[in-house]
Amino acid sequence: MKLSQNTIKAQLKTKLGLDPAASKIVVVGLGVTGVSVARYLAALGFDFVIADSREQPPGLTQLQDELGDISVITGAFDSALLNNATHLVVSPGISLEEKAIAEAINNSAQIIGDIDLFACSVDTPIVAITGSNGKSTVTTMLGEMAQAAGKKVGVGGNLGVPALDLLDLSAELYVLELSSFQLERTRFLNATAATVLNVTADHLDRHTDIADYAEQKQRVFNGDGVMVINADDPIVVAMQEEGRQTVTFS
Ligand code: UMA
Repeated sequence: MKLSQNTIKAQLKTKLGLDPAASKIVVVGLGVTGVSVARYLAALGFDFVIADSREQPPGLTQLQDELGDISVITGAFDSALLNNATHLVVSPGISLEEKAIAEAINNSAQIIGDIDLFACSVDTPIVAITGSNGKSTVTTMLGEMAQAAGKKVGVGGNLGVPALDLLDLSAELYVLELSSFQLERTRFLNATAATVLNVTADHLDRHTDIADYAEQKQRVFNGDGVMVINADDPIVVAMQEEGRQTVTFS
């Protein structure tokens, strides 16, 4: 179930330090994720500024039609704006090593991803799926299996609908495909069940090496849910945690 606005605000404050009265929020990136974050924050009554390094981000007109007067700054990221922020909600496609973002982090801005906002907004079971290959297939299949079993299911994340746009479905179950970029900035997901399907070298332009890439993927297991482990992949096998309920596949 989607939580009440007051409960969501309380969770955002406790977990992410977001306070409508005090936080200075910059939404960095106005792609599919940025648009969903802006809608979400506006609905909760937060003030925010959007920054996108492109002159004409494609989501802008849609958002202005929907939310009216919003503050958007386009063109090269403005270090002063980012340095002045308490929180940056950064789209997955934007590296945290981007100069202005790295500077703001050094200046104690907190980084938030859309998946943590989502996690603070529902108490519905979530199945989280990541891996280098096959995650869209598994996510889609699991969504269809849940639907065939009569469940009202929200399916999305890195695949299709961004997570925050699934909130209004009032689903009984969410099945989320998550990328290493999304997981890198996620701390509070605690999925009911999660899997890393496999780890092979990928996105090494953004990750230092395969160990760093695997470490970001492993964050899908944060919390105390069921771990679904690929017994044939030694990198995934090494992610197992003692005392956790585990299911393996081979
Ligand atoms: N931007 C900047 N400066 C930059 C780079 C980007 O301002 O230096 C802006 C762009 O102008 C744009 C926005 O940031 O407005 C784009 O953000 P984004 O790249 O995060 O793209 P979104 O449209 O928000 O889409 C993202 C995912 N994209 C990436 O991770 C690159 C989508 O996954 C995902 O479906 C969507 O969020 C909803 O969750 C795509 C993907 O290719 C499909 N993912 C990779 C993969 O599967 O391998 C990880």
